[in-house]
Amino acid sequence: LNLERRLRRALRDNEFVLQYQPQIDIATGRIVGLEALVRWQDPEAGLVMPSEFIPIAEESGLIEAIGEWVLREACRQNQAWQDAGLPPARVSVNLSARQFHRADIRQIVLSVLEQTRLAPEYLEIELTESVIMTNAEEAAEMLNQLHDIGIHLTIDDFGTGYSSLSYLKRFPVDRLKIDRSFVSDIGVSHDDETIITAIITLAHALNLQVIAEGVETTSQLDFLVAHGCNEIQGYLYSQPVDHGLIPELLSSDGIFE
Ligand code: G
Ligand code: G
Ligand code: NA
Ligand code: MN
Repeated sequence: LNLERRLRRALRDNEFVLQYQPQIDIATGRIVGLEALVRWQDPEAGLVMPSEFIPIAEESGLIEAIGEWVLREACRQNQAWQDAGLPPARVSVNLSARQFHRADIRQIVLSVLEQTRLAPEYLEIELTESVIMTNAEEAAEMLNQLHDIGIHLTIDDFGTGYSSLSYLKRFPVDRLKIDRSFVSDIGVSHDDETIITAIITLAHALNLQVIAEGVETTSQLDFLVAHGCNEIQGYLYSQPVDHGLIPELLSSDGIFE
């Protein structure tokens, strides 16, 4: 069976699962967000990572159905944690180019929030810099539609694309996520350290928050703290974990106090 047909079957048979990776507020040391990361639990091959199936899903258009499942499942799960009395945190969902450019994306998000009863402030959508800058005029319109719902918007993989600063100012986004290629070069490349501090300065000047991804070491953390980064995500705190482990993480005290 080719991959596309197997993916179609996986969707029908409910074989996709979500892992979540915590996002930590540096000021409080507490989990403020959970990034939902999709995996395919293939009965034959085992756990399949998104790099192996997202490109085909994107090409075939199946990403629209898979992405909608991810969005609904992440919102449903987050509301269930809140209903269980756990400290609330945003859930972050990655949106592919194809989903973002659907004419009805606002309606899909609205109906998922309504069905799951999740308050919009607890949903964040991550869009890569290249997706939104490829057609910035259209993106501005889509971002405004999503922002009006009251959800949070983050530009993912920031620094790897070509951001127009004038658009950055106009886009109703809340946060920039510094790409992990820069974070991994802290202590290695002075140029990449300079890019990180420039991104943080730029973001704060535009009233945006900054999250760094791929934080693996305390020296990377120390550098980011010293330069005013707001949130961190990475193996230093936690790998992406199965949903069953999230209640324990949410209810534990912060880590940096
Ligand atoms: O999960 P992993 O840590 O291997 O992520 C690899 C890539 O897959 C990341 O770029 C991530 O943004 C992407 N990815 C993970 N989950 C989703 C998803 O639900 N939708 C989309 N479009 N991309 C995802
Ligand atoms: O930017 P993107 O959405 O692709 O980021 C998610 C990906 O990053 C996932 O594949 C996740 O497993 C991976 N990831 C998360 N934290 C770390 C980390 O600290 N180091 C590395 N190398 N990868 C990480
Ligand atoms: Na992401
Ligand atoms: Mn990223």
